Amino acid sequence: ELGITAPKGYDVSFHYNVQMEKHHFGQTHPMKPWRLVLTKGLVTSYGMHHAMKNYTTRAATYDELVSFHSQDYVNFLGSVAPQPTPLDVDNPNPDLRFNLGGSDCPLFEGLYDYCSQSGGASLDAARKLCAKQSDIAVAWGGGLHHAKRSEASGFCYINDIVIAILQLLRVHKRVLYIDIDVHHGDGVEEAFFSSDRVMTVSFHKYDPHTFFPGTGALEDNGPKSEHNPGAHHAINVPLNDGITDEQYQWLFERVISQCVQKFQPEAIALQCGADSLAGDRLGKFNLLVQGHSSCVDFCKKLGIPMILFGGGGYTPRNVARAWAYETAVAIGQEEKMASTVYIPDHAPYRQRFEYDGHLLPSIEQILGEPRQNRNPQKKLLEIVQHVTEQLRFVAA
Ligand code: V1P
Ligand code: CA
Ligand code: ZN
Repeated sequence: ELGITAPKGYDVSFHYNVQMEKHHFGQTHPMKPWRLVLTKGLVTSYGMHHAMKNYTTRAATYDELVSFHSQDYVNFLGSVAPQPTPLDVDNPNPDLRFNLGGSDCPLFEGLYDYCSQSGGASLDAARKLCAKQSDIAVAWGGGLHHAKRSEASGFCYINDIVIAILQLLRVHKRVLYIDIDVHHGDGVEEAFFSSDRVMTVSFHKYDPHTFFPGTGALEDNGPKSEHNPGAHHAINVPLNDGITDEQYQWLFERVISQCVQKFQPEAIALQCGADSLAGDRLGKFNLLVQGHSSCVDFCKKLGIPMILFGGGGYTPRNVARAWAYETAVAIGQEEKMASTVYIPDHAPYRQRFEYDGHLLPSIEQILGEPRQNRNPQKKLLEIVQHVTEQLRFVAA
């Protein structure tokens, strides 16, 4: 432990339930809930739990799930989930209603518990903000941004973020949703498409033909009708492979500072999907923990109450490193973590490997081949200009 004792400055709460860790999507599925075990392990081994309020979260209730989802869908989810066999060889698609049971959203044992645990953690985090008992509430088990009202999508069954934002809206006039997962936050965008009380901003790899989910073009900014209050309240930052820390930070700060200035949010919901890191099994960016976490740091310094959600992230050791570091940013103790895990190149178990006399993994082994950067600065400038123009129509 690092001798971390009292939080300084910000009241931070950590919302977690070990029930989520134990679930399995299946051997070959990229989503590994046990990445939460690694994250929690790093957080506690650094002693960060002493600087936060720690809550064991409960499962969201049926009524809480249907605050966003349709009853038909939640009923169906409850009825199919307990089946013990995810895929029957003779019947690989047992029931594709609501997009359930395919390879992206398989049916596995305990699925309903997994979904309601994720929803419960995010909802508890939101309630803590509403009660003004936390400045930053952390819910790494949440962030499942693709789920629709009556449809599972992209490894997401229940949209815990939408449920949490609906809770925030009971107390906060305006909520800014920011999504740094490598995928487009389509489910959250769609849920608040017609609202001027939620602005959604997603940074993502965009390729309508080859990259999931294929939505989130720069020009998609909400309803086209000016009479719809949600017009101009969806911001999309489409990117190409290989974006670097420097470029991402540059863009993030320019886009988010303008959104905050114009929209004047009373709360921020930040989805911290870690599949935007270099070396991710599904992602295509070149971000290091430094670049990814600088988004958390930037938002923290705005001094607006905030929830940190998890999300994607398919190279588990990198996910744990990022979310543990971002927990340290929330409690303002990142220097302590930097001096041990990070230096010289934020290798995960470097110190321990050295100590035990094992071979050190090289940074190339950790991050994989760096991807060629296909983001010319000119394109990034165009994005900032487009966002500035959109925000002319937004009033707090
Ligand atoms: O590309 C697709 C669908 C399947 N095709 C019909 C198109 N699905 C993606 C889904 C990615 C979901 C990301 C979720 C999140 O944003 C939030 C938690 O991170 C997909 C991919 C891929 N490379 O994009 N599914 C799978 N890979 C997959 C691979 C192996 C087994 C099951 C699914
Ligand atoms: Ca995103
Ligand atoms: Zn993702």
